Amino acid sequence: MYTSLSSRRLFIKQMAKAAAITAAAGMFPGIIFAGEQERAAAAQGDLEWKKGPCRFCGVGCGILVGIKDGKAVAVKGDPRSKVNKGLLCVKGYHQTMCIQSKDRLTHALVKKNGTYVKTPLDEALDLVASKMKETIEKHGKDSVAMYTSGQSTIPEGYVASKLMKGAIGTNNLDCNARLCMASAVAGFLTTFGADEPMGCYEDIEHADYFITWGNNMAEMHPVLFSRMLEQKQRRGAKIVDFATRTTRSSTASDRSILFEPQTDLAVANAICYEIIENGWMNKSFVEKHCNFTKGLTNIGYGLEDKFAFKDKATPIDFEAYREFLQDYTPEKVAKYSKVSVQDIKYLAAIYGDPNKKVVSYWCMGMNQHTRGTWMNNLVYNIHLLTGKISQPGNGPFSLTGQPSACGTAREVGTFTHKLPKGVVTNEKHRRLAAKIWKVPYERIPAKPTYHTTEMFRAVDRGDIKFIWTQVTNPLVSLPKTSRYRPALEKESCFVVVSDVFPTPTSDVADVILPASWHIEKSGIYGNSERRTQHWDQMIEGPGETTPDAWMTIEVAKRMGFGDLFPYSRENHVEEIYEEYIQFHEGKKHGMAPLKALKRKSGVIWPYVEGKSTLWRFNAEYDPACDNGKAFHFYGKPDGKAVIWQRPFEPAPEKPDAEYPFWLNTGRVVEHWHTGSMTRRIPVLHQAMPNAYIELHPDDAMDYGISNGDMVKVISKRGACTMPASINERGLPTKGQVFAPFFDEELMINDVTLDAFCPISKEPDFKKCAVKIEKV
Ligand SMILES: Nc1nc2c(c(=O)[nH]1)N[C@H]1C(S)=C(S)[C@@H](COP(=O)(O)OP(=O)(O)OC[C@H]3O[C@@H](n4cnc5c(=O)[nH]c(N)nc54)[C@H](O)[C@@H]3O)O[C@H]1N2
Ligand SMILES: Nc1nc2c(c(=O)[nH]1)N[C@H]1C(S)=C(S)[C@@H](COP(=O)(O)OP(=O)(O)OC[C@H]3O[C@@H](n4cnc5c(=O)[nH]c(N)nc54)[C@H](O)[C@@H]3O)O[C@H]1N2
Ligand code: SF4
Ligand SMILES: [Mo]
Repeated sequence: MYTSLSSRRLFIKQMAKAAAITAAAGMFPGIIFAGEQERAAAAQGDLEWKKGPCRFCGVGCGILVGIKDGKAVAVKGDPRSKVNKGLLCVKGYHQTMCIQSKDRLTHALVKKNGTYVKTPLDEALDLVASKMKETIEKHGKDSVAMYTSGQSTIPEGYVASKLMKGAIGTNNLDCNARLCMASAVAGFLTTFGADEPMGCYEDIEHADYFITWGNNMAEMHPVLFSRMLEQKQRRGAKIVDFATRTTRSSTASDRSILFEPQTDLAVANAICYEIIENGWMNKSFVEKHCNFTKGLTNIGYGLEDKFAFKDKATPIDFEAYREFLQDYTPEKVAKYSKVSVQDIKYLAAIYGDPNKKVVSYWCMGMNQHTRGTWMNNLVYNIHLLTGKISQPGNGPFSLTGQPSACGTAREVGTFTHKLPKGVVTNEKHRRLAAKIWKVPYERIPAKPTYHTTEMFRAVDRGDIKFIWTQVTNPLVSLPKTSRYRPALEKESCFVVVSDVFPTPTSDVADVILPASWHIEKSGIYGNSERRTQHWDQMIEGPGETTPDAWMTIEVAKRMGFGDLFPYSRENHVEEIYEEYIQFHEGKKHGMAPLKALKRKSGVIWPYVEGKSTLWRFNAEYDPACDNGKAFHFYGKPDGKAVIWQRPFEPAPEKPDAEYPFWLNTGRVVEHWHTGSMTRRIPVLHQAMPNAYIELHPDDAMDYGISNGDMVKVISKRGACTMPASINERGLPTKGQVFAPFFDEELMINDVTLDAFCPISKEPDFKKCAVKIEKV
């Protein structure tokens, strides 16, 4: 078993050598037709094909897994799936190829005198439960925490929430979606009072323009991007890429417009200025369906521990809003955004043209932003001012990253402030949860405790003394791991890590629990377009691997909460789901019964009287609209959406004389996040074996750096030395460097900053200041 960093490194290097050379790197945008693998598999004889959603991204493609002799031997796209219609990307296609990896965690490991000892699972779960109980008894409920994932299934998230909030009575539950979707959630709630996109993927077939606001769909949402490319070819639909770095998405677009990091705030306001001053505003829509509001300004960056902030909404009138926008004329904004006046006007004219249907897409560029909630509000402003919303082909569409960030993190609500319906601060919501969970209402605390960054700060301070992570690898993915790695290594905190492979996070664990992989358990995910997808267990996992939900239930029982977790091992997924959907009954969020999920390749909520609701808030499609008007934003008490006055404010750290570069971080098509899974898939690892630092050719020349030279990237927090990449995958603007974070050996998160949006508490992984040295 490979459980130390050095043996893991060796293993990964050996894999690179052994890997077959494939075309993965050259496949743009990463799409493969199913035929190839199917033919290869067919040569092996008859396969049994079982349906499910893809393990990886929030697009939520339908897959069919070919099973032979109890093993998964092939994957193809499900032609019945409305999401991907038979297509998959490189990760989807190769997804089962890591599960038999030699270093798979097959048994529980307990650290004894500094070494990991293989331990029967029952015994390891006894230890976890007794440690958790003992810590609560000694130090109080808020000294224990769980940190979970947007890759947890709906039942997994649900039992974690029930254990922490309902059984123990602490709000110390947060998840990695805080690093990802929190600003999107806060944006939806502040503007519409209801989370998740109003539209769906079918918008792609209707839109004339796709405007991407700092995301790289060709690599991160490849199958959706291929659907856009198809519309470009068929109907001449246009893609405009508005971003801080030239990516594969930019080169495949009709127009690429680059901006200075953080100034998207100003450009969005300039677009609104143009819409109003040119008379392109949809006056009747705005009058009927919108309010104008302003929030607080100079709201800070969360850099200090225990940072607290509460926004205050003040109603304003249209004239005040118009007056505010005078600071954002294209001429003024062009000066600091580095977007030309002409390009700002071009963007505004697309949105302003009543005869053009426009969908805006975004993901981490707008969410991982110290003004991420504001940025989400601002793009909604554009769609509200023009009335281009909640109609086929017209709408703002916040893309999710993880396969169940929507289904689990957001809908089940595995955040400190959330409950499966609503928030802990609302008495009605607490009462409903207490009723369904059958616990005393007083047990659910009314105040949120720690969001992710603050949770790991609390570990560092010694306030949290027990933490259990599931389906996430925080010691690679947190910002400023240079602080949080030593924090988790401290003796003061007992660390439990549930994973399928050893990772840098499991390296610091006291107990490592062996989880079942995706298709070794049954599960339910919810994708970006509100689609809920179920799958049945397809194969047996090795050794004592066990579904995460079941391990949580076993610990709950051992802590004395057995009566609250009356589920059976065999059917716990179904039983939990049936209990969970009681939270969402009604026309606004009704979830499909299991029967429907089993029959179909996914169903979109609100699922009302046997039908998916494709466009919410539009009376033509959404049965929950009941104000007698064409649109009804029923998430808000008065049924109106909010147009927010949100200014430009600078990033907390900007390039200066000592640290002259912006550091931007992100992903590549071949790898999933921290690489723990995709680096164990030979073809993907071979195609992209290590991380790198991307430079603009002029900056490289100034520093005498050539492709492949080792470059040390240094911030005030830490450093990372990695090979230079010039004119390869992407092209940063002059004065900016970029690194992907999939490589645990080249830890760019030792360099990043843990500043966050004060409203959503989502960190900004896209901006901090660094210097570089050739080594
Ligand atoms: N292959 C692959 N696909 C994935 C994933 C993966 O790990 N691998 N992960 C999934 C997940 S969880 C996520 S969250 C998504 C992420 O999907 P994306 O958001 O598309 O990807 P990133 O690489 O994180 O972010 C890249 C973008 O950040 C933008 N950016 C940088 N600074 C700014 C700024 O100040 N403002 C704005 N507006 N934009 C800026 C850049 O222009 C760049 O295009 O991908 C999902 N899909
Ligand atoms: N620098 C930088 N850092 C970032 C970002 C960035 O853009 N830049 N993006 C952030 C974003 S958007 C995200 S979503 C996060 C993602 O960050 P993480 O969630 O930490 O990354 P993953 O690699 O997805 O971690 C999932 C872990 O779960 C394990 N696993 C897989 N299946 C199972 C299972 O069924 N059960 C269990 N128990 N474990 C399983 C995998 O082996 C892996 O170790 O990273 C964030 N960090
Ligand atoms: S686009 Fe996303 S969901 Fe579809 S196959 Fe690729 S990783 Fe899986
Ligand atoms: Mo994410």
